[in-house]
Amino acid sequence: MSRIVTVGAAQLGPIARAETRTQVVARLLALMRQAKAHGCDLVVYPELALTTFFPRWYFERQEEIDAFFERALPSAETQPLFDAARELGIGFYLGYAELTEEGGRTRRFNASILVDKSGRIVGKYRKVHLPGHAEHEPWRRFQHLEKRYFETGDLGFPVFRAFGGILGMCICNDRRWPETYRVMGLQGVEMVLVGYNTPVHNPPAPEHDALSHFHNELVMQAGAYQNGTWVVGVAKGGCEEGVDQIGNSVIVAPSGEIVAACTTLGDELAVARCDLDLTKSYKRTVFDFARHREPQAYGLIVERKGAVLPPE
Ligand code: ING
Repeated sequence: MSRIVTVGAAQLGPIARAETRTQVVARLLALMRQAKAHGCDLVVYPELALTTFFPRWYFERQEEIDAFFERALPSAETQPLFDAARELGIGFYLGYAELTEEGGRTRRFNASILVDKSGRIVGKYRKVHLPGHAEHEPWRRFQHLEKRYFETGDLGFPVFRAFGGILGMCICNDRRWPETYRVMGLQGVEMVLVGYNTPVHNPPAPEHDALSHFHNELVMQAGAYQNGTWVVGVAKGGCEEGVDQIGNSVIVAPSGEIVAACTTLGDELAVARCDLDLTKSYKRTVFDFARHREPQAYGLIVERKGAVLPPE
């Protein structure tokens, strides 16, 4: 038996700061229609897909920052996306900046939603691993202030029954951490969706720049194989407001093989027919967690912030 989900990795090229949400939604709709024409059940957009990647700048005024956030989804500007999903019968993953009033205070998260073919939101995720720094660091060619503008996600790594299988979400830097995939793997995830904005240059470690594509593929291929899951990684690529970001969107099979990839730095769709039953070949053999994992033997995992670092 096979449970095929045809997936479109809908990579975006740069989004200029001046670009309106309506203009961006038009680009998202074009990719959604293209995905439908290719028989897709699901289209996956990048992280923070409605605006430029604003954590690259240091802002002092909260109202300037909040202009990049969504107070509601759907909103007037994004409603056409939900309407098209319902009309075309296609679901989507969308990364966005969430601003919400919860527990009597304003909360801000780097978030994503999963929307099914009826246009209904069936899942939400809030980014856990926020890279970069919290204070203005003028020495950097550009900032990476996610720790300043967002709270750490408080929803864990949930999985959702949708599209005939078990799907999970994460966002950008999350894909570099094995815990991300394993926490979902332990819940039986069969497809992990992840959008990202990844600059080629990482100011604290320029020696990694030449390996940005290798590391991007490495982490998603490893996560897929070690948890017997599909992984769909989708970039916002190209030179966005002066910062070169990788494209390299890929669809990775549970074997760890890349089965589809974007080859440009612009708006581009890569499509793959993903058989969720391929996950069984790994979940029921080499990564049968019930038979082979030995958590009791892993010793005391001291859950503390940080770890032992090499001497300076
Ligand atoms: N971006 C980057 C990412 O994890 C980064 C941050 C860049 C980490 C380069 C390491 C190297 O892909 C986001 N938004 O998390």
